[in-house]
Amino acid sequence: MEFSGKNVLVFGTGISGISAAKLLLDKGADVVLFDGNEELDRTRILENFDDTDRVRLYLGDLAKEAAAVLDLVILSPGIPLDLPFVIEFREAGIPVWGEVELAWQCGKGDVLAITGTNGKTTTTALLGEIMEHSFPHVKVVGNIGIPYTGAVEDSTEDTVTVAEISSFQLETIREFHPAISAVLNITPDHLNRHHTMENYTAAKLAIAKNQTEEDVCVLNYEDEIIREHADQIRAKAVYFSSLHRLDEGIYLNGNKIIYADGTSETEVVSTDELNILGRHNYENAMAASAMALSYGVPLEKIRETLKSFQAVEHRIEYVTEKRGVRFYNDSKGTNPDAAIKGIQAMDRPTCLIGGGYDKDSSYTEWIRAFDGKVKVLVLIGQTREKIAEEAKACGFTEFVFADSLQEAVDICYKRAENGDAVLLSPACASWGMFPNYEVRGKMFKEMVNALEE
Ligand code: UMA
Repeated sequence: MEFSGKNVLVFGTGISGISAAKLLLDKGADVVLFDGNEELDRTRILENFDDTDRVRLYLGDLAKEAAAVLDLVILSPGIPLDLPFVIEFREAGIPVWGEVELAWQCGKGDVLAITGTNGKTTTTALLGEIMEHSFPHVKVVGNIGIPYTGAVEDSTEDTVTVAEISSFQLETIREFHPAISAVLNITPDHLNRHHTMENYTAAKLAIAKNQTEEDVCVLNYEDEIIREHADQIRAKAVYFSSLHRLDEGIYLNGNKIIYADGTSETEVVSTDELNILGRHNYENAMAASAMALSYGVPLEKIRETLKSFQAVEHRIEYVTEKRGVRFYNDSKGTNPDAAIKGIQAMDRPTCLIGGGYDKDSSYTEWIRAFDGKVKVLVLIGQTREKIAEEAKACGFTEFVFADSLQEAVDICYKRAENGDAVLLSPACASWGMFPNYEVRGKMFKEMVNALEE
């Protein structure tokens, strides 16, 4: 699409909206920037732009005359598609794209895209490092916290873009077409936004909807939902498995990650040589390796990066030890399935901090995964009563409520003894108490570092 002279509405003034608006201005469009939060600071938003002549900013309400002359609407990932406002644009025949589609339309080079309920940030970061060691122009973008639209202006045919793409972002793609995609796993999450598991699954699988037989889609052999829907995918499927030997693909055999090409087998790496822990992380390593191999990266380069790669911030991240108590920040445990991985990785009695924003999740599986390790569960946020009810129903009564993260940290530090762990792994999004999980994790680390020995 030619953007010059077009009137484009950008919905949302978070990092995606600002980045999309900047790209559109550079392409010559006039931007109507809108955010539903009327309390935002206009001056701070407009400070993002060198020239505000072609930006009209609306907070709270969008003026009718601004909405009447639009050629295109770009949604930030957090905007639900069933907002009456969004439905009206669609009914009026105005194209509604997400920020990812805008980036795809303006970018050049190949895209390697990763989705899945859990593990996408680690896999994206790891694949990004592998690519950076193998190609001169690599961008790592998307849900990982770097808006994709911010990375397309200087892209060339030689650019390799590694993109973490969430289900929110996949709902609004049209032509987005990765050369290699990956679906790591699909377990219930974000059901308040997608309403049903069918919708959520469809959003995840949309990552491959524009792929052809020439492309590759890396899939988790052990994920039932993925296996059930694999026949919808036109791209060549390359599987990874942490439980089964595969004739073709990448699989875990004891402590070895093995690549099988149909005729021979090669060891990629031993899990003892990795700095990331747990079966879920071996799956992430296998997915990144399968994507890199499918893109032609030599095995030796992949092996070197796998050995040097360090865990991602906020994902079962070791913070410090105080009075013999080890502190772990798993703020990225934003849903029960991710938080299960967090508690499973603990090998000692644990004081656990959970709770936050309600995404209509069930916490029962998470509570069952405590496995006798949780000394106390300190609950914060909107979901604290709901989690407490489910804990009682599971026969777990060692929970207390705290009114702030600071209070939760203090309670855990009081209860923890030499040799114990304190783990922030909330099983919930941070919204309502924090702007995002990164801020929640950073604040946790600051509070922990400030504790007196
Ligand atoms: N807003 C409205 N109306 C609404 C909802 C939001 O006006 O109905 C406005 C808010 O007032 C706010 C703005 O939209 O000013 C926020 O937009 P956004 O929620 O899309 O957030 P961004 O800052 O643009 O960040 C987004 C992703 N956020 C979400 O998907 C919620 C970030 O993922 C992502 O890193 C970033 O784009 C860059 O691609 C975060 C996330 O939590 C980490 N993702 C979810 C997850 O990982 O589970 C999907």
